[in-house]
Amino acid sequence: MALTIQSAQNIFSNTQVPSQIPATIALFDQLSVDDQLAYLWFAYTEMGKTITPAAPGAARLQLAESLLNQIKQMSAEEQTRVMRDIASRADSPISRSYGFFSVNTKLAFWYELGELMKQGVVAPIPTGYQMSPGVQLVLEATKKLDPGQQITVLRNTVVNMGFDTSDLGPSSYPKAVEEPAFTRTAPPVSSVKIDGITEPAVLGYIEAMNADNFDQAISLFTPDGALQPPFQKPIVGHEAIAKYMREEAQGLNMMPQKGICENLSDGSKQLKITGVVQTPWFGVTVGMNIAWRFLINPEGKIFFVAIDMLASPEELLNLRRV
Ligand code: EQ3
Repeated sequence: MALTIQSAQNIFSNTQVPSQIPATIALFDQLSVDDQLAYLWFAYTEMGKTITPAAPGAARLQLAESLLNQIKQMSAEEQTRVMRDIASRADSPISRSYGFFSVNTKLAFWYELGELMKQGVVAPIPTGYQMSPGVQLVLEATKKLDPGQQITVLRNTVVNMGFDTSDLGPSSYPKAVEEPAFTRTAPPVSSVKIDGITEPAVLGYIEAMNADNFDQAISLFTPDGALQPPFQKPIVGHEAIAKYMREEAQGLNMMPQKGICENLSDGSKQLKITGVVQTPWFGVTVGMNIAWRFLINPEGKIFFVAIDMLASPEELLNLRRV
């Protein structure tokens, strides 16, 4: 039977126990725009007491520079309006430019705005702002998450902001820019060992990803293979996966711990591996508990890999299949 992405998505389906991350984002989505901005400010400053992101490099900030300079020159009211426009995905010139930014440039843009807000150069949350019960509710929900889940909520809310540029024709795309590299926070692990796993494609995948060698990682996929990031649809084909990896997978430290491998009747194999991933934004201070679910074809190539955020650390040990 031919492998299909739809059936591959269902391997080890018990991995996807309801996560508090989409639930928290759903609460956030119900807030008014001003409350959303205030929530992000309080969540970010609260989180900053224990963990702070690394400052984005100069090359990354350069990509957001023109927008940041425009904002610095504005009055406090205009600055607040721009932030509202971006958060509400309005169709304004700045919100459009933001919409074209890559994930990491969006994060760098807000990182810098946060710094400028602290310095008083950009309008802060108005003094006397009264936190609404809605904001309090989302903050309470956020406090219950582990740090890896908290930074995922922050990241995903920021990524969803800005005008949705996906429907605009290619003629409106800005010139493609090269994605600046992240400095690695730890030396890449060269020889990968995963308890219970000897599958060369999986070990090779982790090794290549830990060295930012995306061409090598992609060569392990079938041409119609797919990668499904957490809470997203599968990204299909070498070109699309390569673009995604260059934009979002640089500098990650992947530390798989253990896994299981099952042979299927058609000669393919399904594997589930659990472990920890660190993002260059927070380095070794935050670990995200994740699972990789691989479907390997009879020729030893990756047909599908899904990356799931685990709902709790206990899920690291849950390697059973239902
Ligand atoms: C200024 C302030 C505070 C207030 C204002 O009102 C509004 C905003 C938005 C503000 C600023 C907020 C800021 C600066 C937030 C910054 C958040 C950051 C830097 C979050 C970073 C999070 C990074 C994460 C969660 C990375 C996760 C990566 C994973 C799970 C990677 C998984 C992968 C694996 C393992 C693979 O095998 C394949 C690739 C893939 C990438 C999927």
